[in-house]
Amino acid sequence: MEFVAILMGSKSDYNVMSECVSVLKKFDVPYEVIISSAHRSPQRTKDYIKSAEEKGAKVFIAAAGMAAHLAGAVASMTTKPVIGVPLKGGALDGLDSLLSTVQMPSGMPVGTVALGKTGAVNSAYLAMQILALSNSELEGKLREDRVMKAKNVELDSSDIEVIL
Ligand code: RP5
Repeated sequence: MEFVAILMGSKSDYNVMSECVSVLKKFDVPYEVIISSAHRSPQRTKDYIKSAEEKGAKVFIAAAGMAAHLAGAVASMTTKPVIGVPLKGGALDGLDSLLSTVQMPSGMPVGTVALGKTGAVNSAYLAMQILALSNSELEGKLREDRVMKAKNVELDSSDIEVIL
């Protein structure tokens, strides 16, 4: 079975990454989620990537804060797409994790999304867009979601808009 594999560096990351899980649930996309750290549990991270690939993981999402090497570590161990979610927190409030996640050396990409909850949500959407390349049912759901988003803009505007 194809699924999205989500890793986060600490339990303290789940408050934000639950937003990613919620989006995948809403679209009925199978996922696994675990806590594993590049620094505190490197062997667990390595073992998980191997087993997830064997079970059918098609895309990895890796979220971490501070010196955020988790997404890069995952990218070093798989050729599947890796989406990195930099998280806020610590003395630099996310600038550290943003740069640690996005500044990968050439040939070893991590597709990095925005900091925090926006990034958590977008990581789920980006993962689904990757899966939808070979899943027309999911592609249809994503198109419908875009239609709803456009309708919501019109509804929001109708509450306040003034056009002469
Ligand atoms: C990172 O350090 C984690 O991803 C987390 O964002 C941050 C702090 O972890 P805790 O000290 O809260 O476990 O590895």
